[in-house]
Amino acid sequence: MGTFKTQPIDRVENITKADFIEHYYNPQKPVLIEGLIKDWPAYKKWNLDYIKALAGDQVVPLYNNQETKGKQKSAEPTVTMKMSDYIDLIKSKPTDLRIFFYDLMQKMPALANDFSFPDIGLKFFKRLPVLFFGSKGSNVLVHYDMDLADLVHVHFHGKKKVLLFSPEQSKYMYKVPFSVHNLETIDMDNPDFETYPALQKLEAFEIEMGHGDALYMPSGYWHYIKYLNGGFSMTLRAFSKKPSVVLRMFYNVFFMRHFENLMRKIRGQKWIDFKNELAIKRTHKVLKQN
Ligand SMILES: O=C(O)CCC(=O)C(=O)O
Repeated sequence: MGTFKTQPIDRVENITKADFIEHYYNPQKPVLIEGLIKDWPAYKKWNLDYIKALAGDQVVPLYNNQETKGKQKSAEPTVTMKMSDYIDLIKSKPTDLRIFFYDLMQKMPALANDFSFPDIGLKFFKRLPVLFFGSKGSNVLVHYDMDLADLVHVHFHGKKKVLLFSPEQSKYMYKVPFSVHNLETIDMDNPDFETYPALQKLEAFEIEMGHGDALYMPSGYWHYIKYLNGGFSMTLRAFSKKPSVVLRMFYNVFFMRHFENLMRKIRGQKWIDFKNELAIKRTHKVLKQN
C-alpha cells in the first residue's frame, strides 16, 4: 500500500477573465475559485433542505461503489428512491449511494433562476448543468468526462475531497480500454503499489471543497471524488473547440460508449475480464519503456 504524491490546487479568492485564461485555461491547470458564486442567489439558498422542498417527490436513480459486472451496462443505477428519503439518508448517515449526472434543466428547472454562468472566458453549454449528490462513504470511481469538456464544479452544503490527475498521466492510470475509467479494483484511498506499480508515477492535485467553492477541472482531467459528508454539487461544462479534442469527443460519445455496451451485452464478464487484463499489460509495457 502507498500514498500518491500530491500537490495542492491553487486557491484564489477571485480572478479576472484575463488572469483565468492566461494562468489556468491556456496551460490547462486546475484552480479553485472561492468567490466565483458569492453573488448567486444559490450561494445563500442552496442546501439539502431546499432541494428536498423543491423535488422531494421525485424518484431518483442511485449509483453505488460496486464494480459493474457481467452484462450490466457500464453506468447503470443500482436502485431508485424518493428524493426526500435520499436526502434524509445523506443528512443522517454514511452511504455509498450517489446521484450522478442529474439533468438540472430537465428535472429541477426552477434551480436555473438561482445561478448564472460565470464570465471567465469559457463558452458554457447552457443546456446541461448537472447535479451530483453523496455522503460520507460515497466515492466516485476515478474517471474523466467522455465529452472532454472544461468543467466548473461547484459544491454545496457539505465537504468533499478531490484528487485530479492530468491527462498526460493516463498512461500510468491502468485505464481500461473503451472506457474513461481505470481498473475498478484499484483502491484510490490506499493504492497498492506492489500490484499496480505504475501508480507510483502519478502525481495528484488535491483539494478539499466546501460550500460555494468552484473548482475548474480542465478538459480530460481524471477526477477522484470522496464525499466527506452529505452534500451536492453542480457541474457546468464548456466544450473544447480544438479539432483533435472535438474528434475524440465524437468518438467517445457516438462510438465508444455504444460499442462498449454492445460488447458487454454479447460477451458479458469475458469482455470485462479481457479489457482489465489488457489495461494491466498496456500500463506495465509503458512502465518498462520508461
Ligand atoms: O461529484 C461527483 O459526485 C461527481 C462529479 C463528476 O464526476 C463530474 O463533475 O464530472
